[in-house]
Amino acid sequence: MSLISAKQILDDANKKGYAVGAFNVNNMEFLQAVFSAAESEKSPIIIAASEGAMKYAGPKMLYSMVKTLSDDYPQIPAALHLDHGSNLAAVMTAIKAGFTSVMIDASHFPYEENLKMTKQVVGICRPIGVSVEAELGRLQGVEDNVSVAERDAVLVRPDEARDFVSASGIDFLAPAIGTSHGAFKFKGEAKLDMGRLKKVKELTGIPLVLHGASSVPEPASKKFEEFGGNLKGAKGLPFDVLKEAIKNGINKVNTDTDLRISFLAKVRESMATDKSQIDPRKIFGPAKDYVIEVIRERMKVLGSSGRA
Ligand code: PGH
Ligand code: CA
Ligand code: ZN
Repeated sequence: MSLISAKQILDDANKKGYAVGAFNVNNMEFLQAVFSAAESEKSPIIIAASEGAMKYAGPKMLYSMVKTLSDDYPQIPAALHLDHGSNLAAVMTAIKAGFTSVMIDASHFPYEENLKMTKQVVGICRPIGVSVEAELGRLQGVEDNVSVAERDAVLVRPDEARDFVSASGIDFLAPAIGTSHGAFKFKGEAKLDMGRLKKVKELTGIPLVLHGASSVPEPASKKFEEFGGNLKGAKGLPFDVLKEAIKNGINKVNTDTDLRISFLAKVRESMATDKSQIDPRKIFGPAKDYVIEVIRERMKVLGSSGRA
């Protein structure tokens, strides 16, 4: 199948109440893992590439690999999405390379500035069928001792979300509801502001995105530490909380950290147990297979299995 926009994938998820994984990739092995998992699970996929990924692999290289794989797996609906695009130049670079979806992340600017930049991106993308994601609020751990006023400054405000969506014309929105990027998301109990999420869904009705959604699965992080790594204090989003977020309106689940940890956990294991191995394929191959298992498990939790 040729690449489609993320909107096409997420509209179905929104209608039927499930979520699709947006998996961050930087290289061939991760891409192969995402497509292979999608094939096994019969799941649609969103391939997410950040500005860092474009810098590391090259935007054209990323596009070519994704295009080749989507030709190899014609039955899998797939989109190539720019993750956290910080300005118009990054958006243009992605579009020119062939990306079918972009995020413009101006959420750290004041509301009006965020809206202005987002509208500009929608103006460029809408006519060419590229879908647009924007963000409201900032990703940050929600601490128990944070006051209501401070939480409001960090998390999405539902009334703003309603106005922002209708004024900007975006296709899907990332509302900050208490997650953060990386392996250390929560000091205590993993808690998201579900009430806020529900309200945003009620007021906007469009597909919603959860950033910082990795679960830091225990088998992978245990393996990582067993073979010399240090992930002390790591805590992700438990599957039950993730499922509740999906029930309350999340349709796109951004996942980077889980792939990183599982790949490198297996690399650590292989290198420790086969010390004279000099063939990288013997190290990366099993790591890729391990990432496939982690992605498949996630697709089941998200409810995207069987939707392709
Ligand atoms: C993410 C990924 N990418 O945009 O939001 O978050 O660090 O939880 O994988 P994680
Ligand atoms: Ca942001
Ligand atoms: Zn993110």
